[in-house]
Amino acid sequence: MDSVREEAAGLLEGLGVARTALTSGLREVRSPINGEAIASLSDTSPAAATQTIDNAWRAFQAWRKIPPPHRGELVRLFAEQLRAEKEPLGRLVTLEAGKILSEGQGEVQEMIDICVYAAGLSRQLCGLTIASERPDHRLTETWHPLGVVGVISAFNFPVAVWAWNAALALVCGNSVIWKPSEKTPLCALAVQSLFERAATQFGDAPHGLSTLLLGGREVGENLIDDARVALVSATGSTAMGRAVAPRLAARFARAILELGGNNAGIVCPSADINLALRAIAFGAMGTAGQRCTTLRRLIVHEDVYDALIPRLKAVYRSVRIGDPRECETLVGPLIGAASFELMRLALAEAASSGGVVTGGERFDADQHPNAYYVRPALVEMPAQTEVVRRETFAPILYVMKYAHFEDAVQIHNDVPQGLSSSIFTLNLREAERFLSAEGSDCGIVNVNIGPSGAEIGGAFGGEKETGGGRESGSDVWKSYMRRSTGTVNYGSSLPLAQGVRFDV
Ligand code: UN1
Repeated sequence: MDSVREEAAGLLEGLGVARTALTSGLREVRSPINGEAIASLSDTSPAAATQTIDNAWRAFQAWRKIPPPHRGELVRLFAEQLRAEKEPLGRLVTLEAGKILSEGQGEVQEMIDICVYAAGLSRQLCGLTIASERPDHRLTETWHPLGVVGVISAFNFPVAVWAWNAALALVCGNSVIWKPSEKTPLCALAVQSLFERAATQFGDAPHGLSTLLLGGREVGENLIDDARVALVSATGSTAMGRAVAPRLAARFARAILELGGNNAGIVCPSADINLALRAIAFGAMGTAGQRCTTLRRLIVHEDVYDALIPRLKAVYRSVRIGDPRECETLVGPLIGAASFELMRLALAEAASSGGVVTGGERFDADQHPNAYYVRPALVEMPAQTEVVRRETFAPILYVMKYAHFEDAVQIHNDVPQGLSSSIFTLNLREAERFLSAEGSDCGIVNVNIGPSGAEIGGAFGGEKETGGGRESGSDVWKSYMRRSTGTVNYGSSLPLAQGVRFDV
């Protein structure tokens, strides 16, 4: 295989990151494509982290005074940079995170989409005028910038998830500090460089408006515990969220948590099987099963089980797994050895609780001893056992049977996580019931679409152990602002609310 290191260095250079920056320290960055060390970076020191937060705090104080549409102009310029560099940045995502080419490009498109959205939004940070109960009074609601926003992101969406947060946070008048996954810091360096290009074009963006902290968990902790960071948006495992949430709560900071998912699809008797097959394949095997929104459980009506499962197995056998740089590849590598080990353990546990496993084996280990290419696994389960109720961040699809619609919804909701969900049916009653209050308990509910691949226009996030946070579209921007309720008395008397009398 060609050297990933050399290609990554070339791409980064084109994106404005000097080669010397790639050998600044001892923390190795490895490509999941072949396990090759592609950079060795230094962690941000505690002193430098404090300095970064100081700068971000000062940047916030200047930035909040800039009119929002002008702030939107910076984000628009950044979108132009992303458009111009979509190909190399997307390819860097492929090299560092192992995503197939089309998904790497798609991720940059997701960044562009949210920036365009945020630039438009910058003229629509609208508050309310509310009817006052008192004569000659006006009651208003104004949205103000919040403060320094910390973003902690995961390896699987190394650039888009930051962009969801940063684009909104910036037009809302905040500064941003990003702690990317220690597995994908090069993508972050490239994005930072493009942001700086946009800031230079913009002219008067304050120093420290959007910056990086690099390193592991301890580095991210600077954002969790510093009182000057008003909001932390963290994406990762439920275990991470469990560690982070109480610390943020202890200092009354805001949190947006996007944690584990255990997303299911229900296949009903009337389902369009051809459409469902494609949706299931992308949902379960796309990004090698490493999306928060990956389809992990399939709940199939007994009448269509035999029509669907053999065909699904055939699709599983046919997908091309391998080097994500090759156009025909649909499933790239796992991010690393630990993921493979978790997958192996989950499959063993599933088998020991009655599951029948197809696939799941590692291959090409001789050729790539330090990379983890696996055949996605399909596991027919007799019931929703403990292993099925857990999120294993790997391409495992557990398949279960149901007889009655109510049972399918019950199985669907009977997991600790609540991110995304889907139903395949042409029956209006089933579709609407799944979308209703007594249907799916997830933040995202899809009909005749798999659970992954959401657009930026909707709010993204989920309930229960997924953490309750929302990112991206709809009215999510309000999370990055503080609401101020103002009452103006333009009369000459002082009527008190609720008819209270206090005559002095
Ligand atoms: C994630 O896996 O953290 O809906 C984000 C999707 C993508 C985002 C996934 N738009 O699958």
